[in-house]
Amino acid sequence: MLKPKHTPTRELLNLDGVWRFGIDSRLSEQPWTALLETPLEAAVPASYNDLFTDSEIRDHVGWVYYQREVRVPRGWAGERIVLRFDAATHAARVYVGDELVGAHIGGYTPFDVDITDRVKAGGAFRLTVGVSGDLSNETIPPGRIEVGMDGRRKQVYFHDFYNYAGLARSVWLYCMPQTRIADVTVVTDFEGSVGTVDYRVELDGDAEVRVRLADAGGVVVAEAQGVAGSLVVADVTLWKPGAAYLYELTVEAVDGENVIDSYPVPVGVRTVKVRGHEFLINGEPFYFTGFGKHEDSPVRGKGHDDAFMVHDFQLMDWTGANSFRTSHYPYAEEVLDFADRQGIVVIDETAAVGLNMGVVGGMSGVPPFPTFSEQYAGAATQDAHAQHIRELITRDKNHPSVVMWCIANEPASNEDGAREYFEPLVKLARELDPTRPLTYALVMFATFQNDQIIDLFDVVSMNRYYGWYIAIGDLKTAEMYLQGDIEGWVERTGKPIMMTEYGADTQPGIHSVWDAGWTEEYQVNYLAMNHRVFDRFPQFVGEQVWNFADFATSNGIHRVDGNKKGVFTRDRKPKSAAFSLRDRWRGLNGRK
Ligand code: BDP
Repeated sequence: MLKPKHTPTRELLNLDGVWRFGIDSRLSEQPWTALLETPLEAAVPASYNDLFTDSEIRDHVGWVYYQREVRVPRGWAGERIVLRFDAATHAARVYVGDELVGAHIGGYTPFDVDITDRVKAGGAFRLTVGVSGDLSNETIPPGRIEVGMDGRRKQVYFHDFYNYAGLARSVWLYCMPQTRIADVTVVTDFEGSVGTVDYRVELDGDAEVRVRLADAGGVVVAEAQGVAGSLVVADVTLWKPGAAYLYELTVEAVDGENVIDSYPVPVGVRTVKVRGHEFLINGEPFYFTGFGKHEDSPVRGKGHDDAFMVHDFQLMDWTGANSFRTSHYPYAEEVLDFADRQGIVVIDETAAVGLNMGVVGGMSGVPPFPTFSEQYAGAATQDAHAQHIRELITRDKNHPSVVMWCIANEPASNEDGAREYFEPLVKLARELDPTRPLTYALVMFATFQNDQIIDLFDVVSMNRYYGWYIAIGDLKTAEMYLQGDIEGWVERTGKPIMMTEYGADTQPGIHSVWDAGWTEEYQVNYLAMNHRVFDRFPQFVGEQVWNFADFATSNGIHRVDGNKKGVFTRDRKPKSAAFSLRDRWRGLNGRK
């Protein structure tokens, strides 16, 4: 499923804007059969939750409806006409006029609905989209709907960020030729100064295929014919962290000299490998510096915003970050395109967060019932997870910035059933992409003694909070715990190890001369303690602080207006820790 693009053979109409909006409990039975009877309008793209002042909308359980009129450009006669939703969180039903034309489950991956037979070039239609933010034990991420004493339904979930819902990414109408390029896969390599770009094209319909690779200046450096092949690039310029370089592969479906379809794919020539305890990019050891992030901003919730994206990347660069993890779900494709161009390295994570009943047991980590059971993460959850992995890898496989897949955040990898649950998913991910290492982010309760799945993966990614959830205010004890923990993983695995989460909640403006939680100084000292320990291990390949910025969560006694572990505030102002990280990371990256 290729991202919609304007090409010589494809056209694109952006449907973002302000749409009519209503929640099911206030609309008629079948709201898509007429104009929505609602005074409300919602911005697209944006999560709908924080747009309104009404808590019934904010915490709505069930379907909401978005509606607008769409006019099909009159030049599109004879073309294949498709609606594209970059994301609908977490499930969608799409109606053209009175008719259901498509549906999708999964809140962070795109889907297309072919409406060629239902619309006419030059004509208009009423587009209604039902979106549900509900989570159950059959969705990724999972959740549970509970009914309160007053009969109200309430969404409960086991991940630490607000369950934003709605049309948080762009909506498009686009047209493509009837015979078209359906998919393109590129895999790159190099030997000395010679690069190779292996390509494979899937066609829908019959045509010949030809491809040409141009350098950043537009000069064609290699050409080939056929649905698959290998292009050789002499004097290759590699894509490197901090020094992005993109070629462009133009794929054409042709009939003789007639170009039927044309689609461009940016290509960064680079390799990724794990060797012993090293993480290699282009054969050179790479050390990740950066953050676990969220798609989160005031008012928009998880709505994609180019301005926030550009600014976040600037701030990452300012701190000396060379990477981030798309915690805890796939981000908008625009973000990965931008990372490709900016030379920022990405660990691409699925939305499988909260597969852990241990967190319900609090710090004891004792689950009230087994996580991997029909009661919670059973066969249906695993199917949804597999489908999600398929959609993620299909979408993101060609991004040079993506160097590793993280297939779950903090699953109960210490519990029985974890192996049976994860083994087929790992197999699937490796079939879909044999080129990138795999990881999962390890929860505190999953120790080097009790974890049951690490041997299936390539990199040990630890989420650890010594000095926060354990031994707060006592960094000496925290340091000993952390040291022992990492030593255990080194001995058990011999694999590269990185910290994918470490952080301390910090309220800007609170200060202390002592190690007092929530102060800006404590965040600085907490990070410094962690870094002291990391630096003792040659097996350590990176550090990603939790979190880049403060973010919204559900209500909880351990959250004050959201999670405050940001190095930046939610409106992207630096806390003291931002300056100390800048000192360290710019030093590590030789940019002092
Ligand atoms: C980790 C989770 C992350 C949380 C973080 C925290 O992976 O989503 O926000 O803890 O508690 O367990 O701040």
